[in-house]
Amino acid sequence: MLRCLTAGESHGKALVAILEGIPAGLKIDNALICAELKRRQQGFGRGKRMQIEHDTASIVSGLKGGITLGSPLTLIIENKDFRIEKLHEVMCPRPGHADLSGLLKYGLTDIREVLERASARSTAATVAVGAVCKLLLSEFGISISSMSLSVGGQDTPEGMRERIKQACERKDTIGGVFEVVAKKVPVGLGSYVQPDRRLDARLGQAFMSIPGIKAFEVGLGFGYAEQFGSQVHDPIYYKKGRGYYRVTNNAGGIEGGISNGEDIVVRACMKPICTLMSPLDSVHIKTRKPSKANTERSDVCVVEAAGVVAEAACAYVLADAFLEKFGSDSLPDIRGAYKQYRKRIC
Ligand code: EPS
Repeated sequence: MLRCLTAGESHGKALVAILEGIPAGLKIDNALICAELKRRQQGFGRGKRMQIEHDTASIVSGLKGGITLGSPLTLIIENKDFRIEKLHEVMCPRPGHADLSGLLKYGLTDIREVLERASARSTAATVAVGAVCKLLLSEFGISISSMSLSVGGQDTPEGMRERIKQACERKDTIGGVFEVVAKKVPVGLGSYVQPDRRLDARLGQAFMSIPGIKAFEVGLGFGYAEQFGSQVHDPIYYKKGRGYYRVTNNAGGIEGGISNGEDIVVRACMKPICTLMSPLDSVHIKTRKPSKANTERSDVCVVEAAGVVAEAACAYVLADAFLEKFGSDSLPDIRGAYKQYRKRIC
């Protein structure tokens, strides 16, 4: 239902996203998109770039009077730090980054040409697109939030902060785990009929596409491996007016690739950023001699921000599946279909 392409380099003129498939009749609150972009820039451990940029999005197509037309939306986020032509060459690839494999794959001679697009700066475009999807979902009471669960193995706010400070002192970086929760998602999004229609598979694809994400789990996730079936599956109850419900949610709101009406709960692991101020061993790509990896301005910890980006990824997947279920052209038509469906399942 939804199609999206993004473009833009970290220090290019702008990031651009074209989003097609948002139905006609949705009011776009630009302040909300900008608030989401601001959230992405926050969190303890962010680098100096975040003090330069004050991300905002302008929408240059698909809108009239702030209401969607059903035609493609084009979102533009300008880079204040626009200096791609003046940046120095990069010769020593960072372990963990796209630097080396990107260089070899595209036959380039300057790692700069890889890292400009591989940069997580592109996640600003993801967040802007996700904010539009959140606006659509909120018309139906669906909300999405995230929180950091741990950083460097510490799960209290103080412990997490401490680990980020330690990383700073060591000239190092640190990763962690975050959780995304989507509330009031109706039963029936996604399907078991084809592998690529499964909602969990689609969320996995979306989460794993965020730079730096190395693991993804749904509900109890790896915890399923430790207990008996009777201990982990969520018993089914029914109440007139409320419909079917559960009192536990180990499934994370998805059974058989379909949302089951409970909260969608997913988690992911963000690896430590690979630009290290105390760099690891690498090889100079021209001389092929041992060298230390490239260092440049970066973040120390982005777990909090990755959660915000993952909310956007989740919003995109849920909006796509929602439109698939309830129609995709006109918001009033979708409202009608949604109301009728709710009546049937209760
Ligand atoms: C980022 C912008 C980048 C990095 C970071 C994320 O800006 P700059 O490279 O100018 O400092 O801070 O990107 C990475 C960590 C990376 O590995 O590419 C942003 O806007 O989130």
